[in-house]
Amino acid sequence: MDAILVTGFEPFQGEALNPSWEVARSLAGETVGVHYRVIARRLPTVYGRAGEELVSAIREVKPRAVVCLGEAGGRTHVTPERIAINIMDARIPDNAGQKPIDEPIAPDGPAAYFSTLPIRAMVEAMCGAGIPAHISNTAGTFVCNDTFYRLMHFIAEESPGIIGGFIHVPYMTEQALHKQAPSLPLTTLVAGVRTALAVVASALGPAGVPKC
Ligand code: PCA
Repeated sequence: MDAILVTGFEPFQGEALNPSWEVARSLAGETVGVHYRVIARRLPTVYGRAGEELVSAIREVKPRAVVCLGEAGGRTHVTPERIAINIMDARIPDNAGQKPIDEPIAPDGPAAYFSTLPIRAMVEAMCGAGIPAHISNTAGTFVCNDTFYRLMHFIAEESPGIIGGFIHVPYMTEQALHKQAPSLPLTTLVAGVRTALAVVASALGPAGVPKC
């Protein structure tokens, strides 16, 4: 069975959990839309290294689609990202203590890449299933944007047959009990991403058959 690679990040900024990984590991092994199996991987919250580990996972798993997940504390909705930009600009250090300011990710790369996931249809399906979702027009300038850009750069340069993109999720309620911040229950985040993956699977068509 062909694979959809779904990644989440390790916790950062003193958190014990990262909802993106909790969602990815909840979905690991599930079958999406008859033809695709979810393979989940956890990435370090470290500039550059997350992208490198992601590329190794893509080479190993050979997925038809890659959906990276990340935490966006303070957001209220599940938010497929539209665009990755060629900049690293950190407000806080990453998990390796790096704090790049105004540095390009790929000095010779394009300014930005659009997601190649069907983000509008993903949002419509999630909203139709009662899950708060909207398109986001910025993935920020921290490790999530960095990883999203490196994913799209790799796809553009070396693996044009796969589609990829990024979804930010809010805090999960289990994590936000003692925060003054919006959150959604983990079960809702999982249901939202599962719904989005079904749309990705239907955009891909049957396994092994390129959609025309
Ligand atoms: N969120 C961070 C990095 C890791 C994560 O889950 C971000 O939005 O950049």
